[in-house]
Amino acid sequence: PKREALEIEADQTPPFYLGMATAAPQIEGANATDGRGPSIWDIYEGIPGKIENGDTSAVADDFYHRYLDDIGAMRLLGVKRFRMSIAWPRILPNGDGQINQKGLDFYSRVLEALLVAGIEPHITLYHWDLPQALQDRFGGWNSAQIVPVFAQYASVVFNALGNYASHWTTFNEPWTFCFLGYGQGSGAPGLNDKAQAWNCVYNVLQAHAAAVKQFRALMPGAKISMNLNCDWGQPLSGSQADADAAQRKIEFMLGAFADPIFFGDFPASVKQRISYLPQITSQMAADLKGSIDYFALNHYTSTYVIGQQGAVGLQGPCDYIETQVTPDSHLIGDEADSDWLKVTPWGFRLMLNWVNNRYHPSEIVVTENGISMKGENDMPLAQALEDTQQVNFYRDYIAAATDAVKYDKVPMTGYFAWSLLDNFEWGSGYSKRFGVVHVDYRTQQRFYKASAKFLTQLFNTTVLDPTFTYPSD
Ligand code: GBH
Repeated sequence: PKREALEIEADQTPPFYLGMATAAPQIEGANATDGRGPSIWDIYEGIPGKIENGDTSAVADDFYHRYLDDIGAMRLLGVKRFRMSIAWPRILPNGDGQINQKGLDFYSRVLEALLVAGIEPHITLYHWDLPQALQDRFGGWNSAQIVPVFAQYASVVFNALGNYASHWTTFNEPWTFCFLGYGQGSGAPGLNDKAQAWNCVYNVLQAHAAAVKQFRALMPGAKISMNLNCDWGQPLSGSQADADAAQRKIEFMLGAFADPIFFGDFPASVKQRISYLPQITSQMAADLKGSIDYFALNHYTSTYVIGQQGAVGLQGPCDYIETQVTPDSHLIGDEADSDWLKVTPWGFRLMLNWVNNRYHPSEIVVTENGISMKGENDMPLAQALEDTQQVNFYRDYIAAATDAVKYDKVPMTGYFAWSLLDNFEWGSGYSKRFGVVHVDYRTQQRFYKASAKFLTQLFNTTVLDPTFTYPSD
């Protein structure tokens, strides 16, 4: 049955806004240009076998040199907001100490150009590119020494660039860089130590609180948050054990960060199971509570969860396991090109409701959502540009979110698609293409995919037709 088109009301208060998300290390390239220092990813990329095809981020989309063209293209695409990150090693090549003015100048130019194009920037301070010097000096996020150093970096950026944006975040997906980078070794700095990963969580929380203190003093009126990622956890069966396990999975992944920020402590489920969990002091709790102005959620997919005594996961002992396939071989959703991503728009609506019911945030902004289309990287260009799966992904996910707003009264006030351009997809190198704009990495030419045109229609009208089919007839 046809549903009526759902409107995202442009005049709701606070306004609903739509945009595109990116991150410095995935698009900029120019890793040794104008005084940028090495990041932990630059070094990690050099370890044989870590990145698919031996790809590196050295050139990426060459956004460092092509930002004017890309901002011009966004203007034509009707993009209203642009989420970007600042590369710490451009600003402070050694992590602290000497400021590199050329790095600040680059971001001033980018931000000026965005404002001239009528696009409002949302700025993330840290999207995983720690200056290598800090990893070498004291072990990076494993050490409490990172806290004042991050606060210093934050204040340099707030002082120099604070006037350009009213929406900020301190960290992108600390779950990912702590547990994959320090706990599992599938991201920089490539360490395999669960205790270090939980130290990372703890130090990130403290660094966030320290940066927010500066932010509040320097930029009253602007808003700050932390981008937290979570997959929806669906109990595999109707059993109480699986229901509890699914709840626990979300508490481990999202609650590990959001609970301290909203309630001043780690979830009980985590405290009971992780023996090496650092303790949140009452001072730290006081600093954390109220330290975000809106909830910034990155969401892509869902997983089934099964309760299992003694199970150890990415985060340590957790008594649950995750799978995206049922015992009788049904996938939780259609496959994408990235093996962790299955298309589950229903999980998005449930995830938004979970966040709303647990934390009652004043606003939820979805700061990343997107897909790499199955098989896209192996397709001839003309076929890759007809990215029907990506169009359908955006249609169905945005419809699910719109339902959450309209019927469940979830206060979602913004949505960013990941991503503007195909880009350096971390361990997958350039083999996974999340962009709505295709990038030819030999020539740096850009080509619009059907999904770019689909989102343009949405950006310009703020009306989503949930029955839209592509190719249209
Ligand atoms: C985001 O991570 C990132 O913020 C962004 O930079 C990235 O490009 C984008 O999504 C697309 O991936 O391989 O089984 O260990 C999304 C969350 C968490 C998804 C880690 C991939 C790895 C799963 N990511 N996960 S696995």
